[in-house]
Amino acid sequence: SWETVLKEKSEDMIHVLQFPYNGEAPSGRLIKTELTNNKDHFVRNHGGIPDIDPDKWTLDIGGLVKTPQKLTLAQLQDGSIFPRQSNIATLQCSGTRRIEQIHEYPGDGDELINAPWGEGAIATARWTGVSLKKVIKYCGGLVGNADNIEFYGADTYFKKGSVHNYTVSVPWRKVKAHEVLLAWEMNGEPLPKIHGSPVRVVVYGYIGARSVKWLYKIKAIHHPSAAPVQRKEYLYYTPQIGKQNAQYSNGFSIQDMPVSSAIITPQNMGQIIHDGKIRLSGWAYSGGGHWPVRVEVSGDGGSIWYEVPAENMSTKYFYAWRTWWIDLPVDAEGWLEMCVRCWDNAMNTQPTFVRSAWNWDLHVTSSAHRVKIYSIN
Ligand code: MTE
Ligand code: MO
Repeated sequence: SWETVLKEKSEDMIHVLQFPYNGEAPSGRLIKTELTNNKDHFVRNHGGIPDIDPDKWTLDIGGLVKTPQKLTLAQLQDGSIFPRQSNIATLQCSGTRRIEQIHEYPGDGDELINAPWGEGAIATARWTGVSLKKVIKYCGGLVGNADNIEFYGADTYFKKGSVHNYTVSVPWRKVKAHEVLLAWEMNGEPLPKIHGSPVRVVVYGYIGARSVKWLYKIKAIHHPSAAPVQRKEYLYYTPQIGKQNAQYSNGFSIQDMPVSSAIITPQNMGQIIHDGKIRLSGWAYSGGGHWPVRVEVSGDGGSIWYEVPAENMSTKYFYAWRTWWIDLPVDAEGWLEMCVRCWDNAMNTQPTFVRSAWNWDLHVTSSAHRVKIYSIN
């Protein structure tokens, strides 16, 4: 699988973990384009990278559907049965910017699962495939109390001594809203192996963990999946939960991603020689069907905020990030703290400090992002 990494990823990827392979693009390149190059798209794996022959691949759809089906790739891609859907959507791992929480307090420490991500466990692509709702309809619809849809990935991983297929679920209402895509194309190219070839799930606005790669089975079920990834991972704990009292049942299962943002340039701890203006740039994103409407930056740790001019923000899509830049007026010299916060269309904004939202499993670091720079004016 290391061969796949070398073939499908940029040479200078930051290898956050080598096995299971997890990598993010060097941050300088992350926001160069609105859509991320496939080679620069972050990779988040729990196990190996399966090698699936697309000609032999089938998709099982069963559980609480009227007529269970087994589809080949050719059938799924037959436009006369399943109309194609194409959407620009951001995929964000709930571990994005985890390193900031680790610096605050390391938490769970299950580092095999909790990779120490920087600002790059997020990327945007145009995904093409079929809306899962159409596929369920092809099966005659749901029967009984089918409130959740479960996805099975062909990869396996080890957790606390046992081996599991990667399995999670999403609520039916998300599928019903046409916000769940079975995708075989990424930015106009066949899905790369490392991103789930031949077919993966893409759930718009949810944490990346629900977008199952190497999909081979779909099951309509009543309760959310009982699989360990669903029940024991991607849980959000209150700040009172820690080593002494952490229990899976106390965690809240994360689905929608909150509003967040990051400064990509300048990088932390750099020295900047300027004439009264420092150029900042970065990304801003909101999940759950929301989108960024306002980005604000500060050059003094968050006392005075400047709004990023609307024309310096990239295109607004319903399910994607917006990149932004601003020339921030700066008179002060010496060490300064630059920060950014975003407001979404529901008027949500970000917690002020990392510790405002620190949590035991170190998920969803969405506080105002801060970088220190040395200013010479
Ligand atoms: N699907 C499978 N089968 N196995 C995995 O380990 N990781 C999930 C999700 N789907 C995972 C998976 C997580 S946590 C994330 S953030 C996204 O895939 C990352 O997708 P990417 O590697 O294409 O960027
Ligand atoms: Mo993730």
